[in-house]
Amino acid sequence: MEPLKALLLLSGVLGALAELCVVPPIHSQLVEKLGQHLLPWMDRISSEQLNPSIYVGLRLSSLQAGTKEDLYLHSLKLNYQQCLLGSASSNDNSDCQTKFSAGHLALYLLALRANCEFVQSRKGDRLVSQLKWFLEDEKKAIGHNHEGHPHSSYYQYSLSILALCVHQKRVHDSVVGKLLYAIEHDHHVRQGHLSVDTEAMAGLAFTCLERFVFNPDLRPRITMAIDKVREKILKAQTPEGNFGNIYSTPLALQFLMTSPASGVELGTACIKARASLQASIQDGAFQNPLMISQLLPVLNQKTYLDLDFPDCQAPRVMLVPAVEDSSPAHIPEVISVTLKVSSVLPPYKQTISVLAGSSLEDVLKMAQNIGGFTYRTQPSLSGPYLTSVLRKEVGDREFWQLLRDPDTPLLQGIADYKPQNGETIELRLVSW
Ligand code: B12
Repeated sequence: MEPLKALLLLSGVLGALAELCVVPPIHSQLVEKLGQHLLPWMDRISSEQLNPSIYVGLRLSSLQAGTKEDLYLHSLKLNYQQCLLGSASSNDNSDCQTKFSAGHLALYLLALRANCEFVQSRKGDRLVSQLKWFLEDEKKAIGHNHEGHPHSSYYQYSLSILALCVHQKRVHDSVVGKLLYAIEHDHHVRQGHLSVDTEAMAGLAFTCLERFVFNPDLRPRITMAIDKVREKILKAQTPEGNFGNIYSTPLALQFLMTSPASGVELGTACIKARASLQASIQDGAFQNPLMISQLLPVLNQKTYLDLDFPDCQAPRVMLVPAVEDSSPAHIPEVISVTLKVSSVLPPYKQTISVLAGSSLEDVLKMAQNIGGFTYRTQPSLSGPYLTSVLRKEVGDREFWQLLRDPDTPLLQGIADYKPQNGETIELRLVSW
């Protein structure tokens, strides 16, 4: 090749790269530390604590957990298949439905693909049928005129489409149509805020559908929806570099990384987001296993879309458990946290003393022990989810929001958030 031609070609390639969303690697020790956080969670194999997202995140990362990882997949299979088999004999899958939501089944399907397995056999078919049935049901809940809402969320709706798509299972056009409409008309926006996580998950589902082109007639609409999602996510970038907040940035990056070259703006936005992620990882913001599982693929330049044809032979570094910190314990300091609930009558306000470093859940437990306060939680893949406060249960499309007084919603759940001395935490019943 002539030197000038080669130079032009090279500058063209570099130019295109600058327009792509590339997340340059971060220090491998930081990545390993994140992976180490997952190891203790992989010992929890009771059906309530199993988390298929952890398996998916690890398989798409640069790390591996050896036999622990194999055992974990085995436990996932036992639990999910037992559930399906149980329902086959009793001809009633209500047990299964309370144990695993459609979103869990979708994540389980992703976990199988992460191990390069396609759903096969009668049990596999039941799983696929169940997910398709769930989407049909959600479609009905949204309604002909798109006036309703899915029973779960557009996040789980998108996740289910994505899972079926990476297994190359066709999703009915009318099901895809509901998600397209929601994205085109911002129907999943909650409390006036764009949920970047939901946009990103929908964007990933659309990108998968676009790749497999199940129905060429839908293609132009899908392509436009992908562009719209990208535009909205880029607009949601904060001055620090996060898309939405720090915890929606991993999924947002997964989606943006699947985008074809679309301008210098995209490339620089991703570099900025990566810088923010690195700083937050260093600050210890990523402790929650679900959040780590959504982040690890990004740090390995992978996305959930790589599950369409995953590389199961890719070399990965073996994780070793972290060494326990043996530095002498500090004298425990006592802090005061005020707990406030205005959504009940009479309103509740109480200052609680706990040890420094306690979680919000510890504060709630202490308040309950003292008396005059009660709460209940439900396990979820993100940890304990607050469902009831002072005997007030959440209604349809309501949730107990966690806020730092006066009005700042917390970015972490009750098990992860550690209040500071003198802080006031409000629990507020709101609609979403
Ligand atoms: C949908 C959603 C909601 C819905 C859930 C209701 C519903 N019917 O779907 C609503 C709007 C109510 C909600 C509330 C909250 N959410 Co939310 N939510 C999500 C979202 C977009 C999808 C969750 C999902 O369906 N996962 C898939 C299914 C298969 O998994 P699952 O475990 O069965 O899902 C359940 C739990 O995720 C639970 N849930 C939802 N949010 C949260 C947050 C926490 C901390 C916990 C423990 C559970 C939980 O609701 C889901 C449905 O039952 C995620 C995004 C993400 N990246 O994961 C954020 C996300 C998990 N939520 C988040 C947060 C911070 C919250 C709140 C704490 C906000 C607040 N300040 O009050 C509250 C929870 C408070 C409480 N009562 O404990 C963060 C968590 C970050 C972290 N560090 O872990 C995320 C990642 C969003 C973000 N980028 O900030 N959420």
